Amino acid sequence: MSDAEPGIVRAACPHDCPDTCAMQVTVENGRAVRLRGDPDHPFTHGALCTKVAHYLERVYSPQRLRHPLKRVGRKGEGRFASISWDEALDTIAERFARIAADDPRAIVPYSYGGTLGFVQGASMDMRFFHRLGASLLDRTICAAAGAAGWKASVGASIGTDPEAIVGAKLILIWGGNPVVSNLHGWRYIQEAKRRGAKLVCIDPWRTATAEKCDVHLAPWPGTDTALALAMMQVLIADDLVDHDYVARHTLGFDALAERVRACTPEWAAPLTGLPAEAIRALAREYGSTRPTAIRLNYGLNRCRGGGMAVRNIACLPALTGAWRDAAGGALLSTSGNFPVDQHALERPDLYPDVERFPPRHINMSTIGEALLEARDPPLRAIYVYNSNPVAIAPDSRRVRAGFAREDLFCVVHELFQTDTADYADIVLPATSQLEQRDLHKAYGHLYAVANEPAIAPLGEAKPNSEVFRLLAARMGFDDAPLRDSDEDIIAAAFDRRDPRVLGFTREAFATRGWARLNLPRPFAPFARGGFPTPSGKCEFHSEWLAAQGLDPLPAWVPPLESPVSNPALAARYPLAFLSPPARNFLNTSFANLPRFVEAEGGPKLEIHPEDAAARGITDGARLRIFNDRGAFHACAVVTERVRRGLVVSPSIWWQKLSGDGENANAVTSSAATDMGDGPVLYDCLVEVERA
Ligand SMILES: Nc1nc2c(c(=O)[nH]1)N[C@H]1C(S)=C(S)[C@@H](COP(=O)(O)OP(=O)(O)OC[C@H]3O[C@@H](n4cnc5c(=O)[nH]c(N)nc54)[C@H](O)[C@@H]3O)O[C@H]1N2
Ligand SMILES: Nc1nc2c(c(=O)[nH]1)N[C@H]1C(S)=C(S)[C@@H](COP(=O)(O)OP(=O)(O)OC[C@H]3O[C@@H](n4cnc5c(=O)[nH]c(N)nc54)[C@H](O)[C@@H]3O)O[C@H]1N2
Ligand SMILES: [Mo]
Repeated sequence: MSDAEPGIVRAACPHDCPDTCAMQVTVENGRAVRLRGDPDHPFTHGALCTKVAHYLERVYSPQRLRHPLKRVGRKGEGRFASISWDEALDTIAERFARIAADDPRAIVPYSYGGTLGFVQGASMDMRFFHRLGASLLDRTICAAAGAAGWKASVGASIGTDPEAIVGAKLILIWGGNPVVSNLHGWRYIQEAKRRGAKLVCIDPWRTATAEKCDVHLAPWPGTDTALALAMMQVLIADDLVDHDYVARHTLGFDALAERVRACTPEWAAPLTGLPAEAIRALAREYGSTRPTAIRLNYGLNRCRGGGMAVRNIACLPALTGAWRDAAGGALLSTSGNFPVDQHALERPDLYPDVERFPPRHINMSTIGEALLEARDPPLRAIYVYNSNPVAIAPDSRRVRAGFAREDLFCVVHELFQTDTADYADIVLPATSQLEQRDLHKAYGHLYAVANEPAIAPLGEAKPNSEVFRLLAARMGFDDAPLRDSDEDIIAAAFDRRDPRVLGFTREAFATRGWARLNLPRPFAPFARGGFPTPSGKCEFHSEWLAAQGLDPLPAWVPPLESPVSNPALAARYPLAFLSPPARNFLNTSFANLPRFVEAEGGPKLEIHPEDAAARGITDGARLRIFNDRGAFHACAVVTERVRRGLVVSPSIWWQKLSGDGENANAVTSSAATDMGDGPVLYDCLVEVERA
């Protein structure tokens, strides 16, 4: 048993991915020499993805930041000089104290998915900024719209157990590319296929996943609301509805039936770009196969109707009673199964003066606008950790303009000198996952995974939690929660009274490194209803949406930028543009390291042969992709993986490593989704020309 093997340390993959792998690190003489997927962890199955299999190249990269730095050049120029931790922390504490004396809300933290651990991503950091009284960051950049849409219909981020999906006979992979971004989940889908399941992929782009499915339907980006409505119309018109399930466990069926009456496949065809017959066939097969599962992912929530798209799709398994089977139902995220004690972790009660400084929210997806336009008070300082906003936030010209403000005090805590770090006044060196302690829940399975430090910090690198403890002490915040150790935080992460965490013991994490939620096997969360909505039912009619001034029923929400919704814009910028994850990058992580950059081979744009010919574009040509917001360059890949009118650029490249100082976010819009105030990264029109 590997438990007893000397020199093996238990670790968790920290990255923003549904798979949250359990890992084993072999350490010799203080150096990590081998990293592998835990063979005993069911979901990881002893395998790691192409990126994290080479994680040691990231840990020991010569590019790692090893010392605190202060800026000596212009903002964005990237010239820095080493300083001591004392000088760095004193500078930050002194500056924050001065700003906070006027109004602490002029300071904003900025963080996202660098690590998804409780300790390094969602606890001491929050406590510190709460105590300071800083602006509160709305973490909307990835999943806010989908989470809100799912919540409206289902109530909480709970769905099909991804391991149970092996028993499904029909699986719809909807707005996800699991071969690239959910590799371990894909293994279970393949097993289902081996056992006879039919796989249908719904994705505008012919991805590696789509190629391996039996059927690929390629709707226009941002039109899933219409596709799901038409499926519901067919299910109801053809009476493929589970009336018993609907009567017991749903709310608002009659209103839904009325709403979708006119939403025939013929209605949806011109909106989605799919043949009406294909939509009808899909709905009929969906309604007459059992068990049937839908694996949604977040690709479809990055358009204006992203919330409604997820909401509409989440109604389907209630209509057909697909939730009755453990292998049926639908899955967007499993994170709502984990009883996280968010109050204990984040301590919002530390916020000092609610009366004098009513809490102010800043939306991370519109950070350019916030830095340039926020008033009452304007932003005077930003502290970035676990994120690379200059490269990942939409409409980068505005984001860079915000970060370039000479009067903005900017701290960046990072492992690498990112595009964002180039704008910092102070850069702090961060530890990698092998140098820090943490505990992770998952959003793509039902296990918590522990992470023990395997090696000493490289150079002078420090974990996030440690830096916030040090800063708190420097600023004279002597509150006990700001002195908690990493172990204290781990002990507080879950609500111990909840029976689901019975197996989450110190011993389990120390010996095995992971533990499954105490849920039945098979786990069919809504087989007998019990939806975590206000009504306890799957809500076809949602008062929660109505109270926000939104349509309480499933609806068609057109994309923001498309020939249907904005013909004038489409006349100038006729191509729909997607920038989904590249296989060898994890957002911008790994996109600076030689192995992964070589594997991706430079920024690319996939374009249909007819669109290419019309513009005199040949395979390999250097292209300029542009709209009113900006432009970036990429190399043409002429291919029928994209349909006419669609172009795709796998992302996210570092701007400064792209040759032109730009990436895909030069053209994306900072408009908001219908629900959750998320970004519309995949709702974007462009034109393309030879550079
Ligand atoms: N290798 C790798 N893995 C990753 C990441 C990475 O960068 N690289 N990122 C991680 C993160 S942060 C996340 S959030 C997940 C993202 O992974 P997913 O949730 O799977 O989302 P995306 O890859 O953004 O999009 C998935 C697919 O949705 C398609 N799509 C785009 N717009 C639409 C639409 O309107 N409708 C439909 N039906 N499909 C659409 C895209 O073409 C893409 O193929 O992956 C995680 N895993
Ligand atoms: N055009 C386009 N833009 C997108 C997307 C897209 O598909 N297309 N995807 C969007 C999505 S889904 C997401 S989730 C966001 C992702 O946006 P981010 O969460 O910002 O993701 P990364 O680019 O990976 O940046 C994470 C940074 O955290 C650092 N980091 C890692 N671990 C630690 C640590 O322990 N401490 C500290 N201090 N730093 C650490 C890493 O080195 C890395 O630079 O991007 C969004 N932007
Ligand atoms: Mo994400």
